[in-house]
Amino acid sequence: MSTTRQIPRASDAPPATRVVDVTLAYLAAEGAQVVFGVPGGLLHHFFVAVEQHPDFKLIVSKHEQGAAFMADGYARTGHRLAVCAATSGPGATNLLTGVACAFADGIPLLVITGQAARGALGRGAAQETAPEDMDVVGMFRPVTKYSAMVTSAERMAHHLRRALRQALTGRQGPVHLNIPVDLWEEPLDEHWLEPRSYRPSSGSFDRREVQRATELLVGAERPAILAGCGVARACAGEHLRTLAELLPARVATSPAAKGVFPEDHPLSLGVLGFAGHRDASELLFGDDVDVLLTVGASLNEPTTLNWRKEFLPRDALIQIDIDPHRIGRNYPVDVPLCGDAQRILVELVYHLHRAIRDGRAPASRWADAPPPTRGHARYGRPELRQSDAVPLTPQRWRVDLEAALPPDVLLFSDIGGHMLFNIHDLCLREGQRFLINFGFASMGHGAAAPVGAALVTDKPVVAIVGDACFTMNGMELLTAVEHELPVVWIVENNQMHGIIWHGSQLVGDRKPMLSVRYRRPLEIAAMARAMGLSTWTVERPGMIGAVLRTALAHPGPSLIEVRTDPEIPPPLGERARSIAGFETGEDATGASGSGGGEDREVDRGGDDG
Ligand SMILES: Cc1ncc(C[n+]2csc(CCOP(=O)(O)OP(=O)(O)O)c2C)c(N)n1
Ligand SMILES: [Mg+2]
Repeated sequence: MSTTRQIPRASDAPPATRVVDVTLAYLAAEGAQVVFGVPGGLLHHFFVAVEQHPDFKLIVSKHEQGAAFMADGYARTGHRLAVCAATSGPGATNLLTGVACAFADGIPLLVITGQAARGALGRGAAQETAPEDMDVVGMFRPVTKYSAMVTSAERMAHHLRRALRQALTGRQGPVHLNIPVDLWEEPLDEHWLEPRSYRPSSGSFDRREVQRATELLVGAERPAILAGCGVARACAGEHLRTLAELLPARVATSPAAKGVFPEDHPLSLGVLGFAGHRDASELLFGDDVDVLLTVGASLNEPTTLNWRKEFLPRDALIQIDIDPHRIGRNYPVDVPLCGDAQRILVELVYHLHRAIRDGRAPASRWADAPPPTRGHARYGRPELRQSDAVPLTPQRWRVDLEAALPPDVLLFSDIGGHMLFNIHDLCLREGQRFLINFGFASMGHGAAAPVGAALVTDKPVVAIVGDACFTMNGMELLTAVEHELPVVWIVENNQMHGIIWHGSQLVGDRKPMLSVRYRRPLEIAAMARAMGLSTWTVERPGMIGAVLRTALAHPGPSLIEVRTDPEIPPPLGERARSIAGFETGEDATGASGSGGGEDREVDRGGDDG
C-alpha cells in the first residue's frame, strides 16, 4: 500500500504546498469535487481556491441551508462524500438544519466553516465563534460524527483524515471542520493521500451468524423481509431481490425506503407503516410470518407504527444493520448481523445456493398462498384514484404521473401531506429511486437537494414538493437556472400547509388550524417563471403525463404547478394514533421495556428508516 503518493494536481494548478491545496487534494482523492456554499470573509481563501481549481466546481447557493441540502442530494445520489462550506457566524448557523438532516439519515458530508484568525479570537473579531464564546464547534457536535477546530497547519491533515474516516466508515454521516482564516495559506508539505491508506472500505460481519440466518430462512414456511434505507445506501437492491426470489419471501419496505424493492414485483407488499399499505401491515403485524429478516431498517416509530409488538415474528427475527446501536434497540433479535447490507446479502445468497445445491429446498409456502393485492385495490380510497373531478384529487394526478415517470427516475419528495400521498399512491418500479429526508423531516429539502443530485447523475431528476415547502427553499431554483440543471419540480399547490390543516382535525381538540391556510393565493408557476424556469400549470385529470414528458425533454430546469383539492386528507390516520399514544404515555413496544421518546433522546444515531 502506497503511503507516499504525491498529491495529484492538474498541470496548471498551483503546487500543493499550502493548507488549502492539501485540503482540495484530499477532497479530490475522495471524489468530492463540487463544493456547495455561500462565501464570506472568514472562508474567503478556501472559496477562491475552489473557484480557481480546474478540477473543482463551486456552486453558490442562495442560503446556506440550501447548500447543505444540495450537498446531501449530491451524496445521496452519487453514493459519495459531498462538501458544503460557509463563513463563520450566521453562515455556519444557517447550515445547521441541513447538516442535522444528513446526520439523521446517515449521509456523508464534510462541512467546512470559517473562523476568525487565531490571534484575534476572543477579542471581539467580526463574526468570531470561538470555543469559549459562541462555540461553533460545539453547535455542530450533536449533529455530526466529528466536529473540531483546526489550530495549526501541521494538524490539518490529521483532522482531515480523521474527519473523512468518520464520515465514510460504518454508519456514514456528516463531519465538521472549523478553520481559522489565517490558516489556509500557511505552508504544508503532505504526502499521505490514498483513501485506503487512512480508512477501511466497509465493515465486516460474523460468518457463523450468517450461517444461522441461512438455516432459519431455509427452514421458514412464511419468511418475510422488511427493507430499509440501508439497502439503498449499500446499493444492495439487486442482492435483496435475488434473496427474496430464491426463498421466496414476501417483502415490504419502510416508508423512506420505498422502491428499494420493486413495488410491482409479485412478492412486494408495498410500504409498511406511516402512509403504508394494508398488505404490508396485515402480514407484518399479523401472526403468519415465522421468520422475519430486516435489512438496514432502523425499526423506528413511523415504520413500526409506534413499535407495535405484533411486529415480532413467530419464530425468529434476523436483523442486518451497519450500526450496532440499532441491533436489538427496539425488538429482541435472534440473529444479529452487524455490517454492510450488500456484503451480508451476498454471503446469505451464497449460503442459500449451497443449501439448495446440497438438496435442501427452502420450506417457503408462499407459492401456494393468494398473491398480494395489485392495481387500485392495493390503495386506500381507490375511487379518488380514478376520479375525474376538478379540482384534481391528489390521488388521481399521481396515477397519471406514475405512467409517465421515466424508468430510471430519481424521485425526490419533500415533507408534508404530499409526501404521504407519494408514499401511498405511487408504485415505484425496478430502477426508479425515491429520495427523502425522512429522519429529520425538514421542509424545503425537496426544493434544494435535487440541485445537488443533478450535478452527479445523468438520470432524470424529478421532485414533488408542497407549496409551503416551496416557499421555504424555493429560491434555490435560481441556482438550478444559473447552472442549467435539468430538474423538474412538481409543486402540489393546495394553498396551505395541508398536513397541519388535516392533522389538527385528528389530534387534541380536533379544531382545524385556520392560520395555515393562505390569506392570499400563492401563484407558484408565476414565481418560478420570474426566476427563469419554464413552467406549466396542471388543473385537470389526464394532463400531467404529457406535461412531464415535455418538461423532461426541455433543457434546463422546469416547474409544474399542480392545483389540487385541499379538502382531501392525506393518509395520516396511523400517525395521529402514534401521537395520541405519546400523549397518553402509552408504551407500544412491549419488547424493549422503555418508552420511545426516552430511547430517541439517548441515542444520537438518527433515523433514516
Ligand atoms: C423546517 C420544518 N418546519 C416545520 C415542519 C412541520 N411541518 C411538516 S409538513 C408541514 C407543512 C407542509 O406544507 P406543504 O409543503 O404545503 O405540504 P402539504 O402538507 O400541503 O402537502 C409543516 C409545517 C417541518 N417538518 N419542517
Ligand atoms: Mg400545501
